[in-house]
Amino acid sequence: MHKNVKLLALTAAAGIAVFALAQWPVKGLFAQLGGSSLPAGLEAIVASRELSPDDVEAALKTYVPPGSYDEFLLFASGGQAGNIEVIGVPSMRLIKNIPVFSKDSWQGFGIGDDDTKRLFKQGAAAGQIQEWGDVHHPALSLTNGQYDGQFLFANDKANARIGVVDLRDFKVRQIIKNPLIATNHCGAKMTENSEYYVEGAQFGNPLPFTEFSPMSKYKENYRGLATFWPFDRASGKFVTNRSFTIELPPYYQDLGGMGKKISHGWVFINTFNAEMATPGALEGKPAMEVQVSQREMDYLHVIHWKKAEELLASGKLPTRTISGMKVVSIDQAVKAGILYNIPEPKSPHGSDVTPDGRFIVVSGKLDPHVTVFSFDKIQKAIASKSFDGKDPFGIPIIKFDAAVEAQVELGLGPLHTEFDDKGYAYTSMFLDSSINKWTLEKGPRGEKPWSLVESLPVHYNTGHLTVAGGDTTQPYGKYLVSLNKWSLDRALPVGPLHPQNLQLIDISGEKMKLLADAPVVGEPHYAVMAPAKIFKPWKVYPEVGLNGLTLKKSATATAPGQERVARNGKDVHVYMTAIRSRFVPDRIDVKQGDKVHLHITNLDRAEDATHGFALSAHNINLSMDPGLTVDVDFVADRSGVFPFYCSEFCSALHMEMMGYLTVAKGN
Ligand code: RUQ
Ligand code: CUA
Repeated sequence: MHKNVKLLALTAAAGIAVFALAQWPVKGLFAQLGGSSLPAGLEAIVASRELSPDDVEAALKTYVPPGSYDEFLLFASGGQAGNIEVIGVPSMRLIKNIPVFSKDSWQGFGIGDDDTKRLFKQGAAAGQIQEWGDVHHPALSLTNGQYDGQFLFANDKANARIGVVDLRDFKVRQIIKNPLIATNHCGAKMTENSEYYVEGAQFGNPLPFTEFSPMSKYKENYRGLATFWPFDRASGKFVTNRSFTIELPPYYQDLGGMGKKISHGWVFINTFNAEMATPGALEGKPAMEVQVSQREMDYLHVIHWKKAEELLASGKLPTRTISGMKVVSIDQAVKAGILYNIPEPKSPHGSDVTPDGRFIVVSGKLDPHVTVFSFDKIQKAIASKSFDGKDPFGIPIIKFDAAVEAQVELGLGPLHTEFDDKGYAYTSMFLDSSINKWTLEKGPRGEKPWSLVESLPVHYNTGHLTVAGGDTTQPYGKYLVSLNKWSLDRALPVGPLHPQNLQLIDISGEKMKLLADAPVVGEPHYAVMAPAKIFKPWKVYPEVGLNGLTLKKSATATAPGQERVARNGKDVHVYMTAIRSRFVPDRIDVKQGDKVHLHITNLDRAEDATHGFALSAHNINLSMDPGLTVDVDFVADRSGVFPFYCSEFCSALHMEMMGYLTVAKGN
C-alpha cells in the first residue's frame, strides 16, 4: 500500500493534508499547490519514501518545525528507571528527564551532592537508602479538578513512596515514605483541589511491614490501607504529620478513581486478591496468578474521605497510632459509614471517574466488559442499605445490581479508561491490543449510549492510555497516547531488551488515527498530558545563591570576591564560585584524611548557563544551574592529584574551566 502513491490522488484522499498545508505560513507553497497537486519536490519525497496519504497526513500533524514548540507536554512514568520523561506532543520528542527516585548524573542527581543525600534519606525504606524506584503513576496538581501546572507527583511502587516535583524548575523537592506498607500502587492520586494524595497499598503486609508475622496468619495479621497525605501548596510539601490512614483488608489495593464534582469527597479503589491467597509454590500451592483469579468478583472500596476528615477534625473518629501514623481501623471506618465495598468483575485494574463525576468505570482485565457504576445509585444503595451482607472484615457489600449503571462489551483485556472533551470514553485493551472508543450515556454523534464505537489496533499490548486532561473535570481531548508494554518489531533491533513503545493517536476527528511511534526507555505505566501553556517554569533561578532543595538562600552561598578556603581541624570548607569559564578557587590542597566540604555557587545569570563539577576518582559530579549553590562532602581518603572540571559545555573556554584537588600523603 506504500507503493507509488500519486500525489494527485493524495489531494483528494487527504483533504486534511492540504488543509494542513494551507496553514503553513508559506504563501508561495500554497499557491503552487493550486488546489490539485503538491510541488514536484514534495511529490518526489513522498514517492521516494513510499509514503501513503495517511503517512503524509500523520507527518504533517506531528511535524513541529525547528525552533517551534509542541502544544502539549506529556509526563510519562519511567517505571523501574525511577524517573519521569517529559515529552513534547505531537512531535513525541524527549525534552527532559526528571530523576525522582533514581540517580541521574546529567543533573548531578545523587552523584555525591548533599541535597540528594538528604532527599534519599527522607525516602529511606526500613532504614535503608533506596537508590532507585518504580514510578508508576504521575499525577499533576489540580485546582477545581483541572491541571494547574504547579506540581507533579510520582509514586514508587517498590517502596511505598511519593515524590513531589516542583514545576517551577522540574525538580524533586520531597520524597515521603509510608512507614506502614512495603509497596504502594496509588489508590487515586490527587483529590480535586490537591487536598490529598491518596496512596493505596499494593501487596498486603503486617502493619507496619517491618513487623514480622508468618504467612499462615495472612487473614489475621496482614492488612492493606489507604493513606491520605495532605498537600500544602505554599510550601510545596506534604504535611506528613497531618496524614490519616484508613485500614483496609489485605486484598491488593490497586488503582483508584477520585471523586469529582458531585462525587468529590469520595474515592473508589479497586482491589484484586479478594481470595487472600498467599504464595507457596514449593509447598505445592498453585501459582499466585491461579489462586488470585478464582473468584468471579473482587471488591471496589468506596471511601468517603471527606467525612473521615470531618469526623477526625471533631474528634469523633477514634484512631490508633502505628509507626507515627494515625490509623482508623476497619471497624471504626464501617461504623462511621465511610467504607463500603461493591463487587467488581474480574482482576480489575483501572477505576476511572467520568469528568462530571457521575460514573465510575471499572476495567476488569479478565472480563470483556467495562463496568460502569453510578455515583447516584451508590448513594441510594447506601441510604437504603441495599447490601449483600458483609465481607470477612465486616465491610458492607453494596448490591452489584443496585450500583451498576451499564456494562459495555468492549473485547478482551480492558485495562484503563479516560475521557475526551466530546463525551467519548477510551479504554486500553491489553489482550486485544487496541484502543476502544465508546459512548457514555449519550452518543455525541447520535450513537447508541453505552456502546462500542470504534477499535483502533495498537502495537502491542497497551497498558494504560492517556488523553490530554483525560482524568480531569475538563478534558482537552485532541490527543491520546497509548503506553504499550511490548514493542516487538516497532523499532530498529537493538538487542533482546526492546524499548517500550508509546503511540500517539489523533482523537480530534470522527475516526481515531495513529500518528506516531515513540520508543522510550523504562516501563511507561501511566502518563499525564497537559497543554504546555499552563506551565510557567523559571528560566533561571530568581536569585543567586539558592539551595536547590529548599529554594532559600543557602548558608554556604558565596558572593564574587568572597571565595575562600576555611580550615577547622580536619574539616576543610571550600567556598567556590563558578562563572564562565572558571572556578575560584581552582586549586584545593588538602591532606589525606581531611574532610572536604565544597560549596559551589554558580554566579551566571544567563539562561542555560549551567556548570558542572566533575571530580576524578571520587564518584562526584555536580550540576549547578544559574543561581544555585550546591554542596558536597567527601573524605580525601587517598593521596594523589585529581583534576576537576566543568562537565557542562558552557562556553568557548569550557575546556579550560578546571582545577586540581591535591591530596598530600598523611602521616
Ligand atoms: S499500573 S500498567 Cu501501576 Cu497499570 Cu502498571
Ligand atoms: Cu562551565 Cu563548562
